[in-house]
Amino acid sequence: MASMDIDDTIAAIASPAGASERGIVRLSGPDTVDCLEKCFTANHDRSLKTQATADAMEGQLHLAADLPLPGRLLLWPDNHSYTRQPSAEFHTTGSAPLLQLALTTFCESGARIARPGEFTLRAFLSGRLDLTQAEAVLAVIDAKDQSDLRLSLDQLAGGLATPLTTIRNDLIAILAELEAQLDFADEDIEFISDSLLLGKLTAASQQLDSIIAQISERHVSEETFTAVLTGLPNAGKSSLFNRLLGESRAIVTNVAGTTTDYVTGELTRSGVTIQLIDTAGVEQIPTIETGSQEIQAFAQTQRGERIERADLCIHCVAADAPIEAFEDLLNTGRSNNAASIVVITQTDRSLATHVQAALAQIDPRSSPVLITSSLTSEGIDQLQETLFQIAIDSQSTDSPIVGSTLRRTSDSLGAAAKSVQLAIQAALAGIGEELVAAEIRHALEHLGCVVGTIYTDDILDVVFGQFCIGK
Ligand SMILES: Nc1nc2c(ncn2[C@@H]2O[C@H](COP(=O)(O)OP(=O)(O)OP(=O)(O)O)[C@@H](O)[C@H]2O)c(=O)[nH]1
Ligand SMILES: [Mg+2]
Repeated sequence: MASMDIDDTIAAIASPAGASERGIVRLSGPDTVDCLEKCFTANHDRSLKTQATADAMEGQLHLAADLPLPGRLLLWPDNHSYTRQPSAEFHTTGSAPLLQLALTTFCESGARIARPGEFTLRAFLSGRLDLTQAEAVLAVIDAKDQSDLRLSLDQLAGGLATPLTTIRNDLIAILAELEAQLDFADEDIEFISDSLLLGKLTAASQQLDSIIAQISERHVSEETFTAVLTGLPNAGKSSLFNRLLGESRAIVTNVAGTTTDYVTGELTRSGVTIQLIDTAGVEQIPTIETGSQEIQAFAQTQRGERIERADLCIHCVAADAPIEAFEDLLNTGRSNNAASIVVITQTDRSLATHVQAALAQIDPRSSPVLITSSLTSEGIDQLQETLFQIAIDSQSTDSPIVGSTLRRTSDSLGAAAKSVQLAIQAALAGIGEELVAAEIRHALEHLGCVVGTIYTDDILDVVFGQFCIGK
């Protein structure tokens, strides 16, 4: 981000690229009304300068060649806007060339084209959004699917902001009292007693620790969600594993008992990682085809261990599996507490009627049933979707924060907690209120990196550089 300039007036097309019914051009900055006065006439014909509060009005934008473009203007003449600056949105038909002309018109009337993320940056700088929320705006814009969107919206709705702001305000209050005490040092007035100071610092430290613990819990569950593919030999587990990962990792043959050692791979989407494990087929009777009984026995033990530790069992059943096998399969591997889903594989072959009948007996609320074919890719996307949904649902909802923010937030909060600890030590040692105050100031700086009052150019570059123009 080249500069933190917030005194000029910026403009950008804010609606998505491509033809749509409605297009929006957005403006923000101190000269918004002046700029509009030069190029927009409201149908009510009053000067926009007389507008004291937010309003919507129909009118004409006078494009460069004095072409009138009808549209609706939303105007926030004061600081009650997203950016807390005078702002406006011009809504008109969603034709890309017309929107481009409208943007040019605003620029010729005094605005400049906004850089990516600049509107959100202004909202952040004005204290409208904290950094976790600003990143959530980015994630919402970027969300590729429902699960992404839900996580981002959770974060946007408040996330860490409220508890952290409380801690910050408490620390500011302590700092104010300490500083008053320092200012009046000669007069021997006590603004805050040593025991009260220690009590308040300890409370802040405990609250910070509990937030850090929440975040790291979330971190762990992200890294360790495991889903194990299980089912009879030749059910198509390895084929499904390869298809989900998008590469040929596990060996696939028509020999029953091909997989012996378990094989792992990772599926990752927006900070959520699923460890996928392909295991040996469930052996009722050892297959002669794969030789050594010892290998078979060992493969079965490993399979059992993987299922034992799994967060999710994916029970694979071939569409043409024999009835006994199907019944047996649904009774095995269900002893652990893991969630389970049933995947009917190889559905490019016809679905046997007994399989259909057996499926009807499964309660989809306890085990959703999905239909797939690794050959034609039927149902693979839905299966991916279901896996991520279950992984996300299994994560603690107390810790709503998107993956990209996690590490930086943890680092800043860790540093803040350390400074509060040092402040406590300084207070206990009685080595001077100046040192206690200095550590509290450090803690506030670190907290500010997360809740948005203090910021460094580096962080802002990383966060706001990724936004779309117009956001
Ligand atoms: N037509 C069709 N054949 C499939 C499909 N999936 C797997 N197969 C075939 O079924 C056979 C067994 O597939 P695998 O993926 O090795 O089955 P597995 O469950 O891993 O078998 P084991 O490792 O022996 O337990 C192979 O010949 C595959 O080509 C599918 O979706 N459609
Ligand atoms: Mg296999």
